[in-house]
Amino acid sequence: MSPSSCASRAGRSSAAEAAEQAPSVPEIAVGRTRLLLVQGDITLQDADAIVNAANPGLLGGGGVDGAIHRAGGPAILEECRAIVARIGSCPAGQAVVTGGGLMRARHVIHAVGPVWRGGDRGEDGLLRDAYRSSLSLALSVGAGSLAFPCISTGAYGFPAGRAARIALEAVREFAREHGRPDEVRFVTFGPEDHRIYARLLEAP
Ligand code: AR6
Repeated sequence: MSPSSCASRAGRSSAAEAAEQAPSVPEIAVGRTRLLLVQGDITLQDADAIVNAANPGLLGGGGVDGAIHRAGGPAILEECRAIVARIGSCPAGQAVVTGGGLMRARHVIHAVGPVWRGGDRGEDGLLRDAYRSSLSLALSVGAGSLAFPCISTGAYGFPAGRAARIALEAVREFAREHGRPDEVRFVTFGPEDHRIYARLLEAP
């Protein structure tokens, strides 16, 4: 392949990447915090911190957890191992923080959401706690911008619409209370999650 065809390929792919990562609804302000909706891969986000949907063992897994460890490289797993040696495990509703390894984000906040067991086992409260714990950790490491995936809605089976309402309410409440962080992005992977968040964010 000639150098020029390489360059034009790189140009097309970064344009496609930029389009994929572009916010698709106007940003919403809650006090001093901007809320944005982005469809794409959270590992590519240019935010101070990204949130991982982790499990209590903290040593990686599938879904967004697998993607973050692949993109961030082995330094993240090393830090996770040190945390596990210190605290054992991280229960649902709580979160821990590591560096971002090779990704643009400086921090990864590993939040553990609840496994869906029908809805009457405290799942709503634990999901809300996972968002609030992540936001508190973001403030404690000085992250001004934070990107969330749809915690618990993949392997953990939490219904997507119910999870999105809890996520938005938890973030809005935290932003009203603290006036920070400056920016929160909801990063949806699939089109259905995107439609759900767009509807909720556009609602008056
Ligand atoms: N960027 C953004 N979102 C993603 C990405 C990505 N690269 N990949 C997947 N998603 P899941 P959970 C979305 O299963 O339900 C792991 O094995 C996905 O479409 O990653 O909290 C952990 O180790 C879905 O909307 O997390 C745990 O064992 C959302 O991320 C368990 O899964 C969450 O799906 C946690 O399950």
